[in-house]
Amino acid sequence: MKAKAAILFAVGKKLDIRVVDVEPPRPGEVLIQMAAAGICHSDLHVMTGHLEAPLPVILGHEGSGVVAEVGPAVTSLKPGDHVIPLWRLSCGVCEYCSDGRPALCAEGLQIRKTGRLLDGSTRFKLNGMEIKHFAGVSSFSEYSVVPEKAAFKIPDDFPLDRAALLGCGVITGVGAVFHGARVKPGSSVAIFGSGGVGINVIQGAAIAGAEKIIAVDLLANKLEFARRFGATHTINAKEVDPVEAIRTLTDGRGVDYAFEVIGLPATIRQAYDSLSKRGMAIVVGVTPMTMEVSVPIMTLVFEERVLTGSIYGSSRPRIDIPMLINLYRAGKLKLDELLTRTYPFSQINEAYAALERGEGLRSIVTF
Ligand code: CND
Ligand code: ZN
Repeated sequence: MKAKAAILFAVGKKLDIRVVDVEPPRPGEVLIQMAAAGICHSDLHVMTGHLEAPLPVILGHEGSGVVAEVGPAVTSLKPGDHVIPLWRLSCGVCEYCSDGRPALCAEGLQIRKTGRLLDGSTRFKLNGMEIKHFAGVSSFSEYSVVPEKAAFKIPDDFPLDRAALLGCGVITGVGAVFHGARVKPGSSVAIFGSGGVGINVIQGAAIAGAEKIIAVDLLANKLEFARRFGATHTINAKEVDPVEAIRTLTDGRGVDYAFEVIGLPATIRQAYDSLSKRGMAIVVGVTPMTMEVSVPIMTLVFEERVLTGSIYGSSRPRIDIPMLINLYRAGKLKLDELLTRTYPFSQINEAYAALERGEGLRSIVTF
C-alpha cells in the first residue's frame, strides 16, 4: 500500500514528506494507521545529528493509531484495535524483562540500532530503496508496520490525540519519577528543563507527593507551565545560578532528587551539584553519544551521591500505560493542558521549528 511519510534523508536536512510503499505485516507484525504523532526532541536530535540513526529513516517514536491489518500468527490484536506503539520492543523473557526493566531488553536495542525489524528487513520502500524504521515505531507515517509485541491496546473510548502523548513524553517523565528515582513523598526535587518531557517529571513528582518541586529553565513561558503542572518554585537559569538558587531554597542542604531533562553535560553537572547527601541525579536528557560528564569524587564518595540515567521512564509500559490512563481519568494527570498545539501532518517541519523556538509544551501532528 501507499502512505505519506516524513523521511529524514540526511543529517541537517528538513523532513521530506514523500509517498512510500508500505509492505503488509509479516508473521507477528501489525499494520497501524496512525492517528497522531508527538513532536519529541529526540527526533530533533536525530535531525541535528546529536543522536545517531541509520538513514534514510521515517522518524517519530511517540504516536497512537488504529490496527488496520494483522499479519499471520498475530493473536493479541485485531483490526480496529486502538494502540500506542512502544518504542522499546521487549522480548519478555530476558533477564531485564523478567526484572521489570523491559527498556533494557536487547531486542528493542537491535531495532533501534539497525532501523530494521527483527527479521533484518524494513517494510518501507521509496522507489525500491529501503527506508529505515525509527525505534520500531516510525509514527511520522500514515501507516507503519510494528511487531505485535510493540503495540499496546488501549480502550476505544480514550482520545487518540491524548494517547499519543503517553507513548513517550508522559511515560518517560512520570516513569523516571516513579521507577527511575522512586521519589518518596515529602522529598525535594529539582527539574532541569521544563519542556515536553520535563513537565511530566514535574507532574510525576507532584503525584508522588514531593514537597518541594523546583523547576529550572531558561524560558519564562516554560516556568509558567511548570507552576501549572505542580512546581512549587521556579528558577530562570538565565538570571541566576540555578545551583546556588536551589541551595538557598533548601536551606543549604540540596535536593533529594535532581532530574536533567535537557541533554547537556553542563546541566547534568548542575543537577549533580544541586544534590543533598545521598541525593540522586537522574539524567533523562539525551546528549550526543560521545559526550562525557565529570563529577567530584569527593561528593560521590563522602556524600554517597548517586548519578544515574533513565530510559523510557524505566517503565513497564504494559502496566504503566493503564495506570497513566487511570490517573488522567481521575483528574490527576494533566494531558489536556499538555497538548498545546495540533498541526496537520503536512506542517511537521513547522512543528519542529516551533519546538526549537521553545513554544508551547508538547505538540502533535494528526493524519
Ligand atoms: P523540549 O525542547 O521540549 O525541552 C527542553 C527544555 O530545556 C526547554 O524548555 C528548554 O528551554 C530547556 N533548556 C534548554 N537549555 C537549558 C539550560 N541550559 N538550562 C535550563 N533549561 C534549558 O525537549 P523534550 O522535553 O521533548 O526533551 C528533553 C530531552 O529529553 C531531550 O534531550 C530528549 O531527547 C530527551 C528524551 C529522553 C528520553 C529517554 O527515554 N531518556 C525520551 N524522550 C526524550
Ligand atoms: Zn521521546
